[in-house]
Amino acid sequence: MVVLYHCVSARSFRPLWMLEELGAPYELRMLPFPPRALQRSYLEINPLGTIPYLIDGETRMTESAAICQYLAERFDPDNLHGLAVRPHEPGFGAWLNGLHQGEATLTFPQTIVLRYARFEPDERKLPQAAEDYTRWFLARLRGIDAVLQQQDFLSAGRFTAADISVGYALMLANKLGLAAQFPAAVAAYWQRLQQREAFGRALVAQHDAALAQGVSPQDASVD
Ligand SMILES: N[C@@H](CCC(=O)N[C@@H](CS)C(=O)NCC(=O)O)C(=O)O
Repeated sequence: MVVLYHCVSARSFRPLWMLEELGAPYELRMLPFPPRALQRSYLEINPLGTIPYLIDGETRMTESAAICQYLAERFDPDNLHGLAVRPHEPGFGAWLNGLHQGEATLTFPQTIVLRYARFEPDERKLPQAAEDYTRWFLARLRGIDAVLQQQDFLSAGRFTAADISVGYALMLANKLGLAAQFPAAVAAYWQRLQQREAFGRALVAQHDAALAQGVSPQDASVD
């Protein structure tokens, strides 16, 4: 069975949501955040100390968007759930773009905000960096806003793993208090994504697993 190392509402939420969409069997191993500091033994499993960490047989993966792509192929090779977009489909490029944009363009700037507004001790906080990268993130929403003014999802006219990747970035932004500044089409999209049953199941799964494994169900990175 696939094993997913996860911290509450961290980027590992992407593969968790994906597993729930696929209805695939998995074992969720919860860690306190940040595991590098609070569970040093985790470094023996994943030397990076980051989450997600996926184990599937001999396979080991640390990139949340790549894991979503992997899970689609691994558990749904015929793409019955439609979470992948195939190269012969017109939406293939948009799908890959969304899958990567969710992490590289829309999540990374928020980690700078988190670090310099919240995690660092007061003497190392950088309010200017946090403010600049908040603005940077909000400006980068223009790209998906333009797409979402024309269609409900990012690619191929259906919900896919690209929406999970970008959806997690919006989930993090929401936790940072930025949802009120989402452009209208992005705000409506974020509401749509939260209506998905698998999204709700993933929230319940992480909450229940955290309680069962003695980890706080609060999101330690932002709450
Ligand atoms: N690009 C990677 C980033 C993984 C990552 O940095 N995860 C964060 C949590 S969201 C982490 O583990 N932070 C703890 C640390 O850096 O020690 C991905 O998309 O999965």
